[in-house]
Amino acid sequence: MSPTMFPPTGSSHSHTPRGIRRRSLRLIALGAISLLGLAACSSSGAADAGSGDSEDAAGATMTIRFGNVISVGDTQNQAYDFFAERVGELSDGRLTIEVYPDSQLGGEREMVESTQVGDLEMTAPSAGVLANFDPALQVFDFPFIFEDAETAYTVLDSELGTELLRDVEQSGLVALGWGENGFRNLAMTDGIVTDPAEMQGKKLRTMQVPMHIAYWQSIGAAPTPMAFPEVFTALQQGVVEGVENPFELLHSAKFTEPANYLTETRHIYDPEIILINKDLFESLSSGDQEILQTATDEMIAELRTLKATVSDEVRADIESAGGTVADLTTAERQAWIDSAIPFYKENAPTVDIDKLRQVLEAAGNTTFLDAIK
Ligand code: EAX
Repeated sequence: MSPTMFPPTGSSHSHTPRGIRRRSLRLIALGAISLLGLAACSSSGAADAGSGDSEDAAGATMTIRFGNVISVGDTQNQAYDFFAERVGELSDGRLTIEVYPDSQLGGEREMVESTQVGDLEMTAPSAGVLANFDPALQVFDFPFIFEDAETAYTVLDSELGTELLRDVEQSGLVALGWGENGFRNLAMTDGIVTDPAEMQGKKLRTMQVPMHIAYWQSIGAAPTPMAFPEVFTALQQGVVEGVENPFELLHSAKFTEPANYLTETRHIYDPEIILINKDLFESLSSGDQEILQTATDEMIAELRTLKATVSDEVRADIESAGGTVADLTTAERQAWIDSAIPFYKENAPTVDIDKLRQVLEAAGNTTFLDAIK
């Protein structure tokens, strides 16, 4: 059974208007989720596969819905479509991945909860959002850890990164791999910010991520946590004066219309985690588990290739649409890095400080290692 109300990626679903239409879509979507949840169970062979009967030889036939908040056409959704295609090929069409982008099935926290209880099969939140469920992941919520994506990949792909993924299982979810949102940058409505001191009193939308909130507070800003689907309206109505995300998502989500003064701060490298409901995953034959894992690994390689150039391309698009994008000089960026030192000293002891040290060591980040000695 496949849902017809919400066409998956590639549909003509428009990014606007947000507001009322979005809200009613989400309500209907939630209804659809619970109906489909039942349908997925009965058609998935979750029980059959688990009982190890003859169904295993051919494998189960099922539809797996994969919800995310990222805009249609962004690199993540290009990669997730590729994932869907590969799963279809590798399973000879038995396993169907349906990708629901653009917050069609809700905000990130909401979708993590749905995936935990099995009302949704897959999702891919920012690591920070998942850290609310698995606190060890808070180590990635500290700013200015990574200088470049290559360094981040080395750490994520190491034993340390693998261990962090494995530990996600304790929250009723299986983590299939590290996806990527990318380096987060600043976008403001009222003018360019280059110095952290200029954030004083500024209402900045953040994710619902305690360490992000604490950092912005520590430099005197007024962080306002909210779910991604609410952000566009909040910017438009002046509820917040800024937002931070990678250029690609800032642009595709149209945040750069109200917030068109951008700074390439690269303050957080934001991994996303590819999640699947644990009971569902464990109900699959080992062959089918392997298919999902292989397709995820291939998808991540694809995503990293796509990410390599997208930020600069999008930056040019933002500028040609009338946005202003500032770079930080080395000295200006150093002022941002230094601005995080008091935050590290205060907050490192509140998280798994040994893991944080390991991440900083693996990233070669001596500034913050010294700060939290
Ligand atoms: O994971 O909420 C956010 O700002 C995130 O960057 C977004 O949901 C992608």
